[in-house]
Amino acid sequence: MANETPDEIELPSFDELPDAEGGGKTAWHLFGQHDDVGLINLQTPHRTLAAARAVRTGKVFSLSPPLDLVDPPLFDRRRPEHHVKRHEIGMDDWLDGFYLQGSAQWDSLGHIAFRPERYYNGVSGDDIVEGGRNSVLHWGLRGIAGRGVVLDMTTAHVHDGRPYDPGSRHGFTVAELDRAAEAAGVTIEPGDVLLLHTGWLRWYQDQPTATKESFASREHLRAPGLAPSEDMARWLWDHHVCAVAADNPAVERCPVGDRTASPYAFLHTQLIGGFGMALGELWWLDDLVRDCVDDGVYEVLLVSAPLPLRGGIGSPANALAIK
Ligand code: UVW
Repeated sequence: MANETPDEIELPSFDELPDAEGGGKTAWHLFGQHDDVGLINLQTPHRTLAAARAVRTGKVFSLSPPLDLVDPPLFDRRRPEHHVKRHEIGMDDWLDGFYLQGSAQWDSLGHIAFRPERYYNGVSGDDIVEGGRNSVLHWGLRGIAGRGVVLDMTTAHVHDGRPYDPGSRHGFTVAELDRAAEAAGVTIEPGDVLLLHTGWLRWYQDQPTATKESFASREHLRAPGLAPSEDMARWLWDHHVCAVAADNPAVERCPVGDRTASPYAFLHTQLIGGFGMALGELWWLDDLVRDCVDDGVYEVLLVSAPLPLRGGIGSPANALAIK
């Protein structure tokens, strides 16, 4: 980016983005060769100020469930151990084995590569882990604050009256996303964070221990989420959202597709590695959605303070929605 601000950048359409060798699209260097923030750049002061005007009631919703809600942890992660050290005048504490993506979290732009050893903007794994490129450090130092738009994917209207099961592997189509936006009465704007309510986390909370234990293995984990397709990648890019955060394990449906089968079969590859889009997972959206249903307002000021951890691949989201 020469002298332009992200407000002034003319954002190319999906079809105008360069075709990558081997399939998929890259939006690399749109914000400069040295950019580590990706589409979060679209949260400009101008847009954040506009988002702040969405605050009308002062209600604050924490989008973080208790750290141990998902237990046992998913995707081969471990349970954190909490230790407390008592001393003469009080106590200190620390966590061992704390997986930064174990609860409501952001996937950084260093989480999934576009091609082996080629992450967003073409950087390598060493550039991320040792050099800090693309890591949560950059979001942590910058902060995330802008407009959040709530899409409630659990309502009958979204599914044209067909039954919807939050414990299924339902893949949401772009038509369903459009219907959810229509039902919410919102127009999605550049720089928005989509808050995708699938109902999975609430459903998971009520499952028997045996089901939760079976979900610890990737093959048995089932969850609804975005259907992986080129149409979906096009829809997300052409709306110029900066992030998608969901109350499910992977934003897209689980089990996820095989990235060797097609460039869009595992959406993470295109969204994180190709576009530089932030993905948030395991967010608690139920209380917020209940309020949206009550007052009919589906836009919020969304603020999040990721950990400023150099080389961090993921981070607790510490996200708040303010209405
Ligand atoms: C996958 O990569 C499937 O999920 P996550 O982003 O939680 O690691």
